[in-house]
Amino acid sequence: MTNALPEITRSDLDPEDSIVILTGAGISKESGLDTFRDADGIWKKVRLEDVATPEGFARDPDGVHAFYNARRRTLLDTEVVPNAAHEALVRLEREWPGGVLLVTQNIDDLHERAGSSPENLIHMHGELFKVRCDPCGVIFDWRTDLSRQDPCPACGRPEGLRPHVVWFGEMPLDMERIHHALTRCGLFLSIGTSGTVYPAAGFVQVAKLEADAHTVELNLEAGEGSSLFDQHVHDLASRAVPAFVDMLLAGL
Ligand code: BJW
Repeated sequence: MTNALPEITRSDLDPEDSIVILTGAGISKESGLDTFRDADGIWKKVRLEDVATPEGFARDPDGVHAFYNARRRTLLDTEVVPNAAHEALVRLEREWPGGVLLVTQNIDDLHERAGSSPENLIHMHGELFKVRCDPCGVIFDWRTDLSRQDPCPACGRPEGLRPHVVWFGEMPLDMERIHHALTRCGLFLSIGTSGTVYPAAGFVQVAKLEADAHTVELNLEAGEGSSLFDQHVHDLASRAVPAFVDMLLAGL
């Protein structure tokens, strides 16, 4: 089913059921940020092995810093702002009685800027506006360019700072809390993600098999694991998400 008017097909979704939402790069596309795997995506311009693996960083730290510095500057561009999809999720979080956990694979801060509350938001792949010192483990807010020469503000060691993001082969963040929420939710929404990167791509199965949740894919097109979802809305996030949220809240 594509472009269908969104409606919850399962009749037993209770307002007290919790909702887990997974977002990916597609939700930020209409805010001016590139996705990874679309025709004009980031992985068409750079090799992920070079910029999104610990091995790539060890080989060429300056090149990896340049890649994340450029993305940090883009995110600071005044034209990059949250869109109607980010805003609709704020409404859902504020008004849904059963509670909402928002898990984003995105390292941008558009959910925060739209108004999502930090206590219900997990950046499972890290944050662009944070850096981490590998030797001492301290995490810092960081909005400017980062270079190899920058000493750690905590331990003073040079060459130890890196973007606080999760590269291939590294463990995503807050997995225990995410798993706990997935195994108890009544509704799982996957928004703007191609479903190619694990463990996020497996969340739909956890929600279905362990919580018997209703699962919905809201994406421009069918993602990798599309057949695993109960319901599909294939449209722009800025249209699909507000419409879906309106429908959920109208049923209260
Ligand atoms: C729109 C739209 C609009 C466009 N409206 N929609 C073999 C089999 C299975 C797994 C593995 C394997 N070999 C290795 C692995 C594990 C590996 C993995 O999954 N690899 C796959 C590639 C196969 N995963 C890992 O290594 C992860 N760690 C891990 O597994 O640890 C072990 C572990 C074990 C057990 C439990 C837990 C952990 C780490 C993955 C780290 C990913 N990091 C990146 C970079 C982060 C920093 C950065 O941003 O630079 O994260 S890669 C990149 O992909 C980024 C994204 O978060 C992630 C997902 O991408 P996303 O968001 O889905 O974007 P796209 O572009 O793929 O899709 C966008 C979608 O939007 C498209 O479908 C469009 O159609 C749609 N769209 N415009 C709505 N306007």
